[in-house]
Amino acid sequence: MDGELALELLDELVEAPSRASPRNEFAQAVLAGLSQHRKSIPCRFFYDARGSELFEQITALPEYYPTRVETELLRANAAEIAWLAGADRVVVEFGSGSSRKTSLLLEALCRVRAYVPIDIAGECLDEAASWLRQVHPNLTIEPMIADFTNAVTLPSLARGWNRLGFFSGSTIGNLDHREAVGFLAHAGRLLGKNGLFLIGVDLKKSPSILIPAYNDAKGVTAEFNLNLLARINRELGGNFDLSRFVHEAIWNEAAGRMEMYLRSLADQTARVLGRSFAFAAGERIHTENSHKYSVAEFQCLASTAGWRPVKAWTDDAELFSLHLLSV
Ligand code: AVJ
Repeated sequence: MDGELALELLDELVEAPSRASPRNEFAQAVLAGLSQHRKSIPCRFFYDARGSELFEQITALPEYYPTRVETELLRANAAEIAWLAGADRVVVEFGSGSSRKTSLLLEALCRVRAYVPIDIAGECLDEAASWLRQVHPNLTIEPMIADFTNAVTLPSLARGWNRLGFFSGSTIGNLDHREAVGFLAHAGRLLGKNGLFLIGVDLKKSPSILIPAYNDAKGVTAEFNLNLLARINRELGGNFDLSRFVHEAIWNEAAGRMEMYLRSLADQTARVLGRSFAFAAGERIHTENSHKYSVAEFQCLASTAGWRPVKAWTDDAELFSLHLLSV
């Protein structure tokens, strides 16, 4: 981004800090996150066009099992899920996940009344919807642009039918426990009477499997993490030197989660929107938490939010779980 655009954005921030243009939201989060004693940037900002492309590459890596195993679990258990869900459901997807996983579910269910993908990114929604339209030409698709953590009402065509929520990829792991309970309770209200929720959740397992999944040999995850700094340089007139930060992925046993950081290799200063941020050698920016749950732990969390476990499926190696919950 050129200097003029950065200044314009700076004006926007000073004049109307609450205005929520996407770029403005990113700017506010970065400025706030880098001003803290412990620096952090929320992981939802990974997914610009380049970040989404890199995440797609991650899902194909040999070390990154979640996408592969979840897809297998869906394929293997789709018929039973469909039987438990019954016919005539409206399917509500939180965050437009990979269309291929959604397609497996939609194929198996009987007489899907409508498919409502909810996502903040309009482009992702359009892309997912147009692919699904080709594969399921008779399906009613009603995309909703909203923040799925606080979307309030569903489109009118979703009313009057029982609903099935779908939240794949263990994205729920990005929330801490309190936020996850809040989200599950909110989803319960949205899915309503007779509502069901199908959620993919990554299982606790040996760090010898977890760490390579978040620090792959080809360095794709490192590039995905560093893209956050590249994005700041592109969109917020930043001048981060990407060669002086390194990707780090650790297993936090006490918190039960993978954590990702960008570690500064030197004492250095970076400018963002005209402000300077100092980094000591070794200092880190926290960029992601990815919580892992045993089947029992997740069922306990879901119960706290008012859900009842119907059934949980895992693969033979116990890498990943699929939970079906009822309100
Ligand atoms: C898509 C958020 C579930 O936490 O495993 C992949 C993102 N981060 N590699 C995850 C991610 C590093 C992923 N989620």
